[in-house]
Amino acid sequence: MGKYGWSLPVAASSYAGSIDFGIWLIHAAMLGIFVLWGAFFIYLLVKYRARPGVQAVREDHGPASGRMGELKSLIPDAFIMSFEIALIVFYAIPVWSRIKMSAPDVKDPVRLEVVGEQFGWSVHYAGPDGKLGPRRQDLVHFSNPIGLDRAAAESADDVVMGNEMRLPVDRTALIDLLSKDVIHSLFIPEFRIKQDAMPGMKIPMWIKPTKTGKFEITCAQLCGFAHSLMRGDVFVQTQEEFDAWYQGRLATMPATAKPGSAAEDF
Ligand SMILES: [Cu+2]
Repeated sequence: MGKYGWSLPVAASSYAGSIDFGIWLIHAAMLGIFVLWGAFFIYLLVKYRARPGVQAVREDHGPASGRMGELKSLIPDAFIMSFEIALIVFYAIPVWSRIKMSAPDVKDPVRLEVVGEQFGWSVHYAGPDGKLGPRRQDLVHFSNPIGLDRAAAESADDVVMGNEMRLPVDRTALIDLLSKDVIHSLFIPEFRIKQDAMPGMKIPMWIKPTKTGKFEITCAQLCGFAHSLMRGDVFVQTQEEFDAWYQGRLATMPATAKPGSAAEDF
């Protein structure tokens, strides 16, 4: 059965409910169509079964009634097609654009940057100043995988974690998603978010976690031999827990960045 069970994973973000409603609606509609169609099919099988003394008759309609018959047979198709078009126009597009086209305009968002690479995620927190410190490719090093320039003023309160994301509950997090090498995809099932990370692009995304707990980050884009190991944890905590964690981590951050030798361009 696995950790996610038979049904959908726990819904832990503000938009998870909208995504789930769409999934349930489509499944319910498909089930309804399957049952109705199956029942109709069985009815026809029984009604027109082969019996002694009964023979198939092909009725030859005139041209006009033939065309009417053909049109009538399209009624179920038209019904299903209108349902699907309505689903796309009135449900899927509005929900998708609410999630993907812009972030909610909140006063005090948590700002972070997630950088994918073969094979892990670096999570870079802007800290209370809300400003992400600059990254420099000549500073990329095993001890500084994103090349954060610790000398810059904006970096003073920045925290960088490997494969660990912490978010305060009920607060909007604005995330820039990047990749250092190939295409990855940040997938957090409980948040119902899956977003490709493209090398050379900064992709904005947002999450408002609504449940505390520990969830899984996986890479949803086959990105190399250790793709399946490209995992991390998300901890959704209360604001107090988050602040305590942040202060603790901040104390362990190096004051300066040593120059590295890697020359990844991102
Ligand atoms: Cu990956």
